[in-house]
Amino acid sequence: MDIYNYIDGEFTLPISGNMLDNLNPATGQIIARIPDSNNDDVATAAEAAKLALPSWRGLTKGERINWLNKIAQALEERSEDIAKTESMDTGKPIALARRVDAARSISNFRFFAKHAEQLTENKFTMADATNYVIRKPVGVVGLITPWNLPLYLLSWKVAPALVMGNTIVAKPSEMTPMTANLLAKTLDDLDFPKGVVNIVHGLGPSTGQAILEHPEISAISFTGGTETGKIVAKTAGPMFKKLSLELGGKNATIILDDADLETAATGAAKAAFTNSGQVCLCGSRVLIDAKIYDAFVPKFIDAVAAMKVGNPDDESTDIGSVISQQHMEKVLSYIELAKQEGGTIAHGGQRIIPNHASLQNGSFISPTVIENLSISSRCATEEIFGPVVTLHKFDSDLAAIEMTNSTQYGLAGSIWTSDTARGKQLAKQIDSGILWVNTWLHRDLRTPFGGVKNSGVGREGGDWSLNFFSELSNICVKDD
Ligand code: TXE
Repeated sequence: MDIYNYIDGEFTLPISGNMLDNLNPATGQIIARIPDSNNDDVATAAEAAKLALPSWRGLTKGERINWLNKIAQALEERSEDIAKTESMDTGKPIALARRVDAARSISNFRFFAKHAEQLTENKFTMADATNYVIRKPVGVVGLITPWNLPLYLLSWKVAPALVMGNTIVAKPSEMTPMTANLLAKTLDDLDFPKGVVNIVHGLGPSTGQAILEHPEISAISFTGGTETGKIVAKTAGPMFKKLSLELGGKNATIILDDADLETAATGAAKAAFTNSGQVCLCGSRVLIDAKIYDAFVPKFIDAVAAMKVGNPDDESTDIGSVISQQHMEKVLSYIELAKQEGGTIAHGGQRIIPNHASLQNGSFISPTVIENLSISSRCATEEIFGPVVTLHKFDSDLAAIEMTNSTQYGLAGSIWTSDTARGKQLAKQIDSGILWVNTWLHRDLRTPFGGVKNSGVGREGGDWSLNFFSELSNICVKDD
């Protein structure tokens, strides 16, 4: 099927007419073609967004909230289609696409509809004057999203941007364009106001870069790799665009000596291998108190070994294909590097070709557990973003904190202990944006989401999203 840009309420081919192939990573088959858009397509989309801005921002907040709820309802009616499409486009198991991608895409719209309701304007009174803090939309905003959680992350940005009165130029990853197209079709079916949401497909350095550079686009919300995040900052920074950068991670899962080993092993395996380790929040390093290392590791490996790698269409599959052959090669090269760096493969370590005729060209990798690597090795400090985890011993809580904070990233992490006060105390000393104690990926959407160091700049979620997608003005009125 051909996927088109969605600009000014119309599905259009790119001005150049050039199209790109989109593959199903599990089969290696071409499943769609998408526009290879360029500056002209982005300029057309930005113009449409600019023209649509006065009427969209002119709606009341209540009217925009109604639209978000209508979109959520319409997405919910096609949630199975979203799940199946996302699974086909990313290679992830259908059960995961239902439980995480489709469900969260719907709840993102519902959440921000509800959260915006409680938004109040601030007022500060002085002896002889009153200050009224008012919110205005930023204007036309650029949303650039990655391939690991395509509609989940696009909707996470579209919903708050819309409810705060902005209009949008969005570019999904060229690797996973299909559910963004479902969103466009949903908006079209709802007769959503034309030009408010514009989706332009294409490659990062051409289409994405054009969004970064367009003078009418006043804010960029970006989720993706750290290296690309640097390009975003370098391009948009000097143009004084508002920036929200959600980048990579190298998160630690810390197993304290008083942890319940079964619970921690299951939790650490889930944190390491959900979505084949292709979530920025995944726990790719497991730090284990030396006193319980020998008791914990066999339980962890049992939990990993129980994970079924195979056909994403199979309800019982836990681990599907990674996003592409190229990414599979990158992940496998890190496994080879680990051996050169002195690591030993405790489980997995190889490509898997499921015995299913259609999956022979897929990019499946067994969940891989590597021991005996230094905490400062490349495999333990660089983001691999695949089903690979390294195990490390520590001999004190202080050492665990130092090892955790020793990478260039600072996004997330989890701590497993039977003493939650101890866990919380440890969490406070970790330089990351998000810490879980005795759980992982347990999300309250009102909380701030984002990281420090090479994991990004800014926070999204709850009020932080609403603040990012609005400009504040203070009006000070002298008393009569
Ligand atoms: O990110 P990219 P990808 C990390 C992870 C992964 C790496 C690459 O390490 O291996 O990033 O993943 C667009 N100007 N994470 O390829 O390349 C691109 O088209 C403007 C962590 O997804 O950064 C896509 O739409 N845009 C992350 C988006 O940026 C550009 C989740 C992300 O692409 C561009 C995913 C440019 N010059 C990957 N170049 C997380 N934190 O969740 C690319 N793009």
